[in-house]
Amino acid sequence: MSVDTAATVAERFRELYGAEPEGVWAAPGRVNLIGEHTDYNDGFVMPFALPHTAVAAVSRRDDGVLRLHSEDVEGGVVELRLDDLAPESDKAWTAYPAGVVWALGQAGHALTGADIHLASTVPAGAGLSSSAALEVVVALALNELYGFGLKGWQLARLCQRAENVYVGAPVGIMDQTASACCEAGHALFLDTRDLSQKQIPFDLAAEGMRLLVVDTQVKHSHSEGEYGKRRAGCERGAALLGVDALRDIPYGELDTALARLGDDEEAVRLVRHVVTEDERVEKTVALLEAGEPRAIGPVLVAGHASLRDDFRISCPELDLVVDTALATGALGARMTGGGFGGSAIVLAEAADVETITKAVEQAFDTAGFTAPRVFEAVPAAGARRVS
Ligand code: GAF
Repeated sequence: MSVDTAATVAERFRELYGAEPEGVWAAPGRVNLIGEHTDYNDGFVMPFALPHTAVAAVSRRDDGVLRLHSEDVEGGVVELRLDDLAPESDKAWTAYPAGVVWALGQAGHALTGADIHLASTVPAGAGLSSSAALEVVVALALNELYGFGLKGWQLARLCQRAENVYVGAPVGIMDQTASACCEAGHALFLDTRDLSQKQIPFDLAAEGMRLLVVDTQVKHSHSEGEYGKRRAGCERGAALLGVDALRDIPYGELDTALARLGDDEEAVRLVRHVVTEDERVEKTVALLEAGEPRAIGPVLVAGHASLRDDFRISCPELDLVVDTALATGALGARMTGGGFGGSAIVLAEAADVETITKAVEQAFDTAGFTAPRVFEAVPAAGARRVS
C-alpha cells in the first residue's frame, strides 16, 4: 500500500470528522495456498497476504459513540452507541467493524468510542477475505490506540468471534489470522488448533515461477448456508468417529475411519476431504522446505479434486479455470477460499503466464461466463500501522 493511499484516507477522515485521525492502519486480504475447510476442524492451513488492503483512519472518542464510514459503500457516516451494540442486530457492512468493537468489550477491553473511516482495495465477494481485512484493521487500530496490548493471534480470535457471533457467519480462524500475522515473502503455516505458526519462505519469482489469482467474478455471498452445512457435516463426522475434531484422525487410519462410517456417504466424503487436505498442507510445507516448489503443483490439483468431488463446493467457473490452466501448461491450480465462486489460484512457470491467462480468458468467453479478473499474487505484509 502506498504512502499516497494512507494520505488520501487520512484526508477523507478530516473531511468527514473535522479533525486529524490519530493514525492510519492497513490489513491485507489473503490467498490460501492450500488447506481449505480445515480451519474449523482444528487442522492446518497455509495462506499468504495479498498486497490488497483495508485501510482505516481512526481516532478515539470519549462519549460512548462509534462513528463509521466506508469509501466503498454508498451512504454517509453511520453513528452507533456502544451500549446498543448487539449480536446479529446489523445486516449491513457496519456489522464487521461494530462487531470487533463489541467483541473487544466482551473480552474486557472496553472502549469509550471511536471515529473510523475505511477504504479497501480487497475485492469483495472474491474469496480473498475482504471481511477479515476490515475486521483486523479495526481491531489493530483500536488495540494500539487504547493500549490493550493484544498480539496478532489474539486480535484474530476476537475478529473471528465478531464474525461468528455479531455478524452470524460460522467461519473458522484462518482469514483473520492470515490478515493479522502474515509476513511479506512468506506463506503462513498455521495450526488452527493452537494457532502455532511457522513462516515459510515463498518467493516464486526467484524460482522463475508465478502464482496467479483468477477471480471468477462469481460472488459467493449466497454460500453462507452451504458453508454452515459443511461445517455441521464435519462436526457430525467427528462425533460419529468419537474424536473432538477431524484433525484427530491420523492419516494412516483414514481408511479404517471411513469404513466405520459405512454407507453414510456424506460423512465419508467430508471426512475424506478434511483428513487428506491436512496431509496435503503438511506435504506442501515439506516440499517448500526441501526447495522443491514445482512439486507442489500436483498437490494443489489433488486439493481441487477433493473440494470438487468430495466437499462439493466448486462451481463450473472455478473448474474451468483449473482445467484450462492445466491444459495450457500450469504446474498446478485449485479453487481457493470458501468456494461456490470466488477465486482460483494457478501456479505456473513465468514464461507460461501469458499463454495461460489468454487461454482462461478465451475459455470464459466461449462458455459465456463474465470475464475473469487475473492478477499475479506476491506474498505481502500482514496488518500494520502505516501513518
Ligand atoms: C472462508 C472462511 F472464512 C475460512 O475460515 C475458511 O473456512 C475458508 O472459507 C475455507 O478454507 O474463507
